[in-house]
Amino acid sequence: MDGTTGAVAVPAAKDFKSDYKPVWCPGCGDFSVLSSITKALAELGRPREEVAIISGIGCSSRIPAYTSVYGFHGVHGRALSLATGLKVARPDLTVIVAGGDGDGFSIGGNHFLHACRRNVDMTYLVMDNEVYGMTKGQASPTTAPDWTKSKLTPHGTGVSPFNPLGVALASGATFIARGFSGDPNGLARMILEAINHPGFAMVQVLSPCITYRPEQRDWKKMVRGAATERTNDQGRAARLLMTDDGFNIGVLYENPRPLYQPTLDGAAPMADLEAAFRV
Ligand SMILES: Cc1ncc(C[n+]2csc(CCOP(=O)(O)OP(=O)(O)O)c2C)c(N)n1
Repeated sequence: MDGTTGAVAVPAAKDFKSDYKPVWCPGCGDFSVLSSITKALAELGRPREEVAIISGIGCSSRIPAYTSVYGFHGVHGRALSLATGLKVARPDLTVIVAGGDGDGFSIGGNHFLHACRRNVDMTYLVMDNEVYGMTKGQASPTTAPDWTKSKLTPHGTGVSPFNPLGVALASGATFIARGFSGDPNGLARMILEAINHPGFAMVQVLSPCITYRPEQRDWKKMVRGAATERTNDQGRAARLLMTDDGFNIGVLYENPRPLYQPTLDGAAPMADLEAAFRV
């Protein structure tokens, strides 16, 4: 509360950072993503206690600890399930999920499909560095098949990489965007748009891991604004997402549809359910 006018002060971006200093490697893209999140939250203008950031496990999943909003640093691959439960129970909160490509598309892959399909109103930020950073550099689902730098896959993985945004589209996500950590202001605007989108918003953030993928420093030369305007046509979006090289940046698809927001009205009492399913 502002002592002179009685107005409630809207937190600034710095107020959304916690006192914990990130333990990320110097040069990690996740520093910028954190700044973009806090900028977006300042623009959103909601008090800190009305926002929650949920994560799984990984370097990128440490984000909740570095913010001052409510947070839950959960278990590997289960961030979307936790967030779904939270949003369904507390639809008044702004719910953001943050994590890595390993957390979201490998161990959490099944939850990703169903979160897109359910269309619960939340924002999913995946910091994609095409590697498992926290466990020291193994191939992830988005790693190119010919990447040979991990001792576990010295001849490359040889398998087709996961297409996060193509899968999100096919599974029913209603907002699909790709951002880049090297463009923190553009990313902040994109995150704000994703938060304001009514439904499941999927944002793939290219966020270099310069420790295990030093060649990703070149991403800043490779990203470009998407040549086409965003579309609400699933067929056009599919064509774009199945043919692009992964470096087109922007909101690529937006097409709202009804939200999954069940209520307890008419739900059977727990005792009745237990009786019905007793073996
Ligand atoms: C059930 C379980 N399996 C495996 C692990 C080990 N583990 C921790 S983080 C991680 C992968 C992290 O990679 P990613 O999600 O891409 O995040 P990054 O560290 O690159 O940000 C793995 C496999 C774990 N913590 N729990």
